[in-house]
Amino acid sequence: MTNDPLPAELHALLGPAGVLTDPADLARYETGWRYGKGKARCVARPTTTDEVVAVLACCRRHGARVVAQGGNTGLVAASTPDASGTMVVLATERLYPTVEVDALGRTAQVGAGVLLSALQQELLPHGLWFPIDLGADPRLGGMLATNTGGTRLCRHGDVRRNVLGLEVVCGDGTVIRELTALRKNNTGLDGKQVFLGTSGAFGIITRAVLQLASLPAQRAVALIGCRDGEQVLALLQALERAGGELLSAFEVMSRNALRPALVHNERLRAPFGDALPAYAVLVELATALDRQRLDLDELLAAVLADCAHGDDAYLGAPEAFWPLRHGISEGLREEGRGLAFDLSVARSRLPALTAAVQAALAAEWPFARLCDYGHWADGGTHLVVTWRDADAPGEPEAIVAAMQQRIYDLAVRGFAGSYSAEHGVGPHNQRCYDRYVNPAVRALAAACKRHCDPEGVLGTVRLG
Ligand code: LAC
Ligand code: ZN
Repeated sequence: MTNDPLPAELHALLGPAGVLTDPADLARYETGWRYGKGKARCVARPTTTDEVVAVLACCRRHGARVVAQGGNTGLVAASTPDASGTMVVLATERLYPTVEVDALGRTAQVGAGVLLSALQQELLPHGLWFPIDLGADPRLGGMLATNTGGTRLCRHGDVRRNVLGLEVVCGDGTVIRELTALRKNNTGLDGKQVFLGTSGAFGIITRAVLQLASLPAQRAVALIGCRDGEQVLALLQALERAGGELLSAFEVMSRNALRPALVHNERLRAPFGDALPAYAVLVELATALDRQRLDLDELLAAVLADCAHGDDAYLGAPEAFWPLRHGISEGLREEGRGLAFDLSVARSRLPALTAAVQAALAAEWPFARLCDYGHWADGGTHLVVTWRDADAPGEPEAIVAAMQQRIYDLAVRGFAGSYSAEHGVGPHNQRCYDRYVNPAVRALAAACKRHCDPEGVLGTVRLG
């Protein structure tokens, strides 16, 4: 790379801390958390919007494509460079790592480089939080570009519902600065939505204004064993009737998903005794009211007694039960090969979808095990199919390709569902995008691309 003029120009623009070229330094930007492994030409680390504009201009002059990267915690390979070695990674880690809180307005202006955990920390003294709760700790820019979901979506919605203002640098260098804190602004096209959930295909998010929620003063949590999916749905309906807007999480873990977490992490304990139920459901009620006004543990116990799940329901501290849920991904990583699906359907159809996938696996890939868990209140389910290569006849790549096609077709065409419920779009699911997305929507995306990024400099996903 020593003869490459591009890093030298970036160096002149950004200073020595602004560019990385050493292969040892590049490594951590080249590999995604679950999918995505490529090679970067170099890494640019701008600190301001003007510097992002300058980096993009420089890359356009050199014909170099650019992928933006925040915390690199995404799950669809959208933030890592491709294998060509020609892409520049624009890392947002130094881009405005500051938070400005308006406590009265219940909003915060954040930079793309702010970590979600750092934002929540800053909001604590104000009794506020940004109500998107993830297992990972992304930077805000990437989080917004992905439109993440997480475990509190049933109460607070996704990122799209909680962003008020945005500043973006389009691929052609145009800056769209709409850092408004307005909750009401009914003035035609909501331009920021073009950039939320589109994985950096049209522009790079540099700053945003977020809407905040009251930090709960209490959380009451229970773990409930259910014998099948229909019983899970009955529990959900009963809880929504009795607990109403207090329901803040409804996380479902099948036996096959929960067992690896317990086996591979001896610090985790489930309250069910020897036999895990077919489904364990983590239920959470949350409120900003204090215990003198409303005793949430008491309420949850009463609600569960009414729901006729008294026998297999365990009330516990949030710190006792949430680690089980958060231990699932790690546990499944230890189980050999794992192929993950992030699906959603109308929630009444979750048991039928799960059974249909189970039947397809039993018929065609009997060596594979279905480990399902997810956010059933949102109709979201994560299906992780695990197997040992030694048990599987044939090439892993061919098995993966056939299994993906079958399961995605089932979910999208058979059950009118989504192939990416909350993880967004990226190279990992580009084929699904091309196969399932309405051609008229793709044409609209192509027009956005031509407008925002006519030279095609940005991103790793093709939406048009
Ligand atoms: C989860 C991530 C994988 O829910 O979306 O654990
Ligand atoms: Zn999830």
